[in-house]
Amino acid sequence: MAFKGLDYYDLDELLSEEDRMVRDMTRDWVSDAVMPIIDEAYENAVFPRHLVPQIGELGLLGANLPEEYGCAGMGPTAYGIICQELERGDSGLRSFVSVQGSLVMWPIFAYGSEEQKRRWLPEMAKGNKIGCFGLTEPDHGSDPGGMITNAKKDGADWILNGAKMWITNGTIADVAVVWAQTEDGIQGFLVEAGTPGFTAPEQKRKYSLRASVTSELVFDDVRVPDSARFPNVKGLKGPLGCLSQARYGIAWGAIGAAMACYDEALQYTLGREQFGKPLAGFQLIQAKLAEMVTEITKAQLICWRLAKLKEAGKIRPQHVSLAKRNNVAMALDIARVARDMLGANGITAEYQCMRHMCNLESVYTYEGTHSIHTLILGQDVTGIAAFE
Ligand code: TGC
Ligand code: FAD
Repeated sequence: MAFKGLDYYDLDELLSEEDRMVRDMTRDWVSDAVMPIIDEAYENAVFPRHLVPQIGELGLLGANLPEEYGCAGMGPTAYGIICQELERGDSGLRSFVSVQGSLVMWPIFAYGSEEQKRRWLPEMAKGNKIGCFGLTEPDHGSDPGGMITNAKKDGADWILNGAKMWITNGTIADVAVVWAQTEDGIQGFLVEAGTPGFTAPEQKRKYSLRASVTSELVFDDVRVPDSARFPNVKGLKGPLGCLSQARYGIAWGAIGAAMACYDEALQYTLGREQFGKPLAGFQLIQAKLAEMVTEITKAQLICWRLAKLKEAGKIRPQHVSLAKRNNVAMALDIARVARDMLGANGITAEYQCMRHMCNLESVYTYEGTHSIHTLILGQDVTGIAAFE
């Protein structure tokens, strides 16, 4: 049966014609190109790389960046809806698009030189070049400000040393955005694959995001020219600014995963009979479905309003934290409950909810853990930082 999505409050009415078209196009593509292959890709722990040119062709990479750099020039709502629809397929696919668009193309656009923009953005929009974003280190995850990776000036060049960990797309990336300590504070560098001293071994044996590549990045006296440095940002606000873009997409994306699980639980319980009637006819099952509908609708309203704040230039990072924190936790809860509602079938690759559930464990942790977003909100409302 074709996936319909959940729109209990007729939010469709609030979308523009263009947003609806983007939604339908992405939804249809996910149904046709992703759903038939994703369970096998997940089981085999393979990123379905053959989809990348198609994603580029659809205009989904850096979709909210300007047309003058070969991007689709879409608004915040359309960008969010793209993330939602992709994550209905798999969080790994949405991760690929988030990293490429929000964590690599966006900083090139916002912090890069004109030369960096012209060189990378059009090729990345087409999917001809892939990027990754190296912030997290083995000993510095939630506190990236403590990073050890450093860049030292050597004549006209920079020499990078250190290591990053848990980097989405790392092994398959043509270029890495790397954040490093310098004499002048934290700065960002574009390090190309194949640069001597730079390696990106894949991290294997994951139980989550199996259809996504996760890697270490190792820098052993890696020499890059000054033209590889972002000229327009210094300090931790550089990488954190990128995270605000990506977290926005994740807040939307989580709704997609939740809708997939809700839809699966609804169809399954309507079709399966126990004690002489469909499971969906029992009050306890209906309570779970009612809870799912309510929570998804609340998450949709949060994202809709967040998009309006972004459009109006009134969005604050803390607004994004609230949405990422709420929506990912909501999706994870729904995936777990859906898994239960499918009984034993719920643990198999014949169904989606366990795959979504395992993926969402990563989404709960990356881009700021649930607890870190709790602390960001706590600081915002009290004025007191409780990180340390
Ligand atoms: P703090 O003193 O609060 O801030 C330093 C400067 O940054 C500014 N700032 C932000 N700017 C833009 N967006 C944000 N979200 C920002 N948050 C803070 C801030 O105003 C300040 O600016 P200025 O001008 O005063 O210098 O920094 P802190 O060291 O106290 O850290 C605060 C904390 C803990 C909230 C921050 O470090 C944090 O968010 N930690 C979580 C780390 C994280 O999220 N890592 C994600 C890595 S990337 C990833 O996971 C990709 S997954 C990809 C995928 O597959 O989809
Ligand atoms: P830690 O920071 O060690 O946290 C461990 C636990 O302690 C968490 O529960 C956390 O909430 C809690 N904690 C930490 N500090 C506090 C505190 N002050 N108060 C209370 N509790 C606290 N990073 C990138 O840079 N680029 C990527 O592309 C990328 N992709 C990823 C892909 C995957 C699949 C995963 C799993 C991670 C990825 N990450 C990436 C890394 C991710 O951002 C980090 O894992 C995350 O920021 C948390 O850091 P950590 O794992 O070191 O956990």
